[in-house]
Amino acid sequence: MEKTLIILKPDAVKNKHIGHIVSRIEQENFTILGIKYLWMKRSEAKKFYAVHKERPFYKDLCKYMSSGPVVVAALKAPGAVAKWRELIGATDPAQAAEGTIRKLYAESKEANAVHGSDSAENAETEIHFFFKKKELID
Ligand code: 3AN
Repeated sequence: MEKTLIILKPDAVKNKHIGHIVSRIEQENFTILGIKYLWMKRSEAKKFYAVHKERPFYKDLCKYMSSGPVVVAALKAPGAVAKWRELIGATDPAQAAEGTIRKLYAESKEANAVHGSDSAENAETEIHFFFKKKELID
């Protein structure tokens, strides 16, 4: 079993896709270990995306991720990291495969509906960024 951290980004919340995406999480047999609705401060977004701080889009990304409420969740499934990334599709929704979450719901490369951890190791760090141990039900 593997864990991953996902975020339903401000565009997904604003466009009322929480229900669609959570429904997809259940259909695809992920176990929800924890789920929260929150609004990140700019400083929190900067800390969360620190791995991207040298990328040209870092500042705008942090501004965007703190522009409205998000839903964060810790999920569990066999191969959860790859399974979620396959389900969400490419970073750019224009490149995302038919039926993927980003193809269905994303607005742009930045406002691309969802985040997913890129490795099991980063998933642990990201899960603990948002959740205390007692907030995770395993
Ligand atoms: P992914 O989320 O598909 O793993 P990353 O890790 O390369 O993509 O990028 C992290 C986030 O940064 C993306 N989810 C997206 O919101 C934003 N991003 C990535 N590339 C660009 C870009 N070229 N322009 C604007 N935002 C971008």
